[in-house]
Amino acid sequence: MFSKVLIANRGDIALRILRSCKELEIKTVAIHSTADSDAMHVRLADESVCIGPPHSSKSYLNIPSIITAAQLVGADAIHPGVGFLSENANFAEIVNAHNITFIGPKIEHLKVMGDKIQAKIMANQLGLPLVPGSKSVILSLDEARFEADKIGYPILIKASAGGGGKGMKVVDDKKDLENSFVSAKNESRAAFGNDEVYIEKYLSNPRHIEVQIVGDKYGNVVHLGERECSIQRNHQKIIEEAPSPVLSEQEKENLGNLAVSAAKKMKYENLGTIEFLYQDEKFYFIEMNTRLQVEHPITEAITGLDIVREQIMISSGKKLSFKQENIKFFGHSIECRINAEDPMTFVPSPGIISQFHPPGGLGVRVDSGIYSGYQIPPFYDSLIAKLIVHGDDRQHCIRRLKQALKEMIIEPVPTTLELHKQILDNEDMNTANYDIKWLENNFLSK
Ligand code: MV4
Repeated sequence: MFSKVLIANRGDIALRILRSCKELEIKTVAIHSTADSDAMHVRLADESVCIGPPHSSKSYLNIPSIITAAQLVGADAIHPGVGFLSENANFAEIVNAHNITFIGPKIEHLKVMGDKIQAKIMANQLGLPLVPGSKSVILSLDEARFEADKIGYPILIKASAGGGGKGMKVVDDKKDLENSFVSAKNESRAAFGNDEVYIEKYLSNPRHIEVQIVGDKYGNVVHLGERECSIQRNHQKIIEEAPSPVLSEQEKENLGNLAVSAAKKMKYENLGTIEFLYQDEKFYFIEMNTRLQVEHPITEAITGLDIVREQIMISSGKKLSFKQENIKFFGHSIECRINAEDPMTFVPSPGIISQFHPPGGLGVRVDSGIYSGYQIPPFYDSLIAKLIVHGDDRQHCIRRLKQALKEMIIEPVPTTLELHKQILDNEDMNTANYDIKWLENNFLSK
């Protein structure tokens, strides 16, 4: 087992990783920017290293500084957390080249899944169902016309280097194809330095359902059930729940087995999430995430597993200690992401938190790095707390979550707390009658 892990992240997720390390009696090292000197992850870690000025490019994304910090303190592994460098194959390669373990999947899988066309080609070989679309990159407008006619409008142009929705263009009609093709390429060149695009049939009202998988270095893979993440805005998830409230037991089992089969065939190792769109009772693979995810606590709630602990054990070479038949699912869990943002415009609202009161009680978990007196720096993601509630069933979970939201105080900065209360009081939420467009169509001024 590792003796010292450097946590290359900040905020609630840095704390989350630190906790699992402590339980495994692993020493922890926090890194931080000059804006985060007073952050909770810095206070709670055994050691900390300041790695640069506030801007992420100079601190949490600064590979030379992070490697130097790891060498300085003698860390034998680096956990990248979520976001930042967590899916950066170049970073993982550099970490390994310094004889430090990157806690995450193999480099080849970071690379393949980072390229959405490669990911689709691989998913197809692994037997995952795809959205009908082009088999590879679309090189010319003529080719785009040909493919679009074959697929049938509406179509969606996607950036191969994308994910998270950047560079995507819906095209309803043939006459708009040229403009959209050119602007999709321009946008993705500007955002990613890569203008490769591909085309898919546009699904108009899907749900977003993803499967958590975990695999060790010896070919053992299990799934930990699915998560429903359709309640989102601008590709930012707002609420996630597990299990999916709409799938039958048979559909859940089939989906889990499909994900495990694919992961086994590719000899996937560590944590992964296979994302699907679900529409008209059919699943379509869209992407695979090769990291721990923000919404992992709802999976922990329904399985009773510490998946960060599993991740660390796997990276240190341990075999998975459970088989698929040992995984049991209990009750229902919902996560609310609390962002320091204007609840209607979602414009970030950094500032000083004068009062913070987390809710409590059985089945209530708050993952957060904030405290009364904490100043939210303006440089990073606006996620400041995750409220995760577990109940015997979905209705129980919703009642418990409503009470927890009432108890939670974060003042005076504007947050999404009020939006969560409204969503939980909505009849469509009560009946799980939502898709990926529901929040924008029902709650938000556009
Ligand atoms: C789609 C789609 C509809 N049809 N693909 C958004 C980012 C990337 N993860 C894939 N995305 C989508 N792909 C087809 N063929 C709609 C989306 C999409 C979406 C997907 C999941 C969660 C939220 C979303 C919000 C808007 C669009």
